[in-house]
Amino acid sequence: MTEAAHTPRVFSGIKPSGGLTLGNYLGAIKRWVDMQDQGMETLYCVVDMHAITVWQDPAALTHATREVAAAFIASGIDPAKSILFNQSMVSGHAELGWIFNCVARVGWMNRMTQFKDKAGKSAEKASLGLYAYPSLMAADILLYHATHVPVGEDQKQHVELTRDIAAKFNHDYKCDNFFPAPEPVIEGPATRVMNLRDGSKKMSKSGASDMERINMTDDADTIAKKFKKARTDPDGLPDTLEGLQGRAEARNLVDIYAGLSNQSPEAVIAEYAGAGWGRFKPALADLAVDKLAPISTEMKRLMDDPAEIDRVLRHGADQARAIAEPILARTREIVGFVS
Ligand code: AQP
Repeated sequence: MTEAAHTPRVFSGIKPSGGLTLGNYLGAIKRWVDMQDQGMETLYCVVDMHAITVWQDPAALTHATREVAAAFIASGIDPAKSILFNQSMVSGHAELGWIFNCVARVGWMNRMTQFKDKAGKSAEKASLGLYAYPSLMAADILLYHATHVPVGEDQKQHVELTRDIAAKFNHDYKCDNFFPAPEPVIEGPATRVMNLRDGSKKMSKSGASDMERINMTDDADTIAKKFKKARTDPDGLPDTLEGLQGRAEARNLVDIYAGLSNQSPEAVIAEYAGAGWGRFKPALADLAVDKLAPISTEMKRLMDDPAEIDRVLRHGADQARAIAEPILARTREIVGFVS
């Protein structure tokens, strides 16, 4: 049987596994805000079930969940326009995740680079949840028949796996086009913001040193200090983008500037051609403070009223459940579960 065509729908999420970074902001949240006004239904999720794939102190998880929700709202995600909720409030994620565990193949999971990066040498001691993470992520997206998934470059492989899971489910159960093949939306100059001390690693919430990352809640002095100490090379900014080849740290700072100022990296180079780091780094710090300070001030205000954040999340979860329930009911029927 062939199912009906899918209406465009956006889904994306962020783990409340610590304070958010400039990577999360430029690679995800800022772009989610743009997509909110493009005529598609948008669902944005605090993926707390993904967070516990590595140990989270329960009180810290509760705090981080509210803080991530506050960051979404403070950055411009409007709960009147987008469905904003936390994953664990909609139990369909877990249910569909289990079904997909039975569709996805162990060989597929073994190819996931994020598991290798995160589990490192102690893969035997990693949680089973960390290994199965991409299958739950596929459920997050497909539970809503989402067609577009705005993510940073690091998540591309997981969205591709989601397409494989959708295709295998549709094929095995002979239900052509029941689950859509979602598109990863990876756009803009800052889809992979790198670590400030090592340009070969991405900027992460859980990186070992705080100096590696800009946190969305860092104050102006901290941001200036971190950019000042960011690793660069002795050469200043070149005249053309080609002059940044093989200079990962320098390229990263230019891309961050471009992402924050809504310009292309070429335009940034044109403005700062030949400038030394002594001129560029303070300009970058000023720009970052300009963009982040109003957001972190608003986050603090929102965090003063956690009950209101919880109310917004509960309302979003009700809306999300209303979309998920018929899809889940049909999935159970396709699989052959008696209900
Ligand atoms: N450095 C980055 N550059 C661009 N985009 C990024 N994202 C994360 N880091 C960068 C994007 O943010 C979204 C949510 O990511 P997540 O927090 O759910 O997972 P993550 O990618 O594992 O983030 P972290 O910061 O590295 O978390 P930890 O350290 O806890 O594992 C995704 O769209 C991601 O692409």
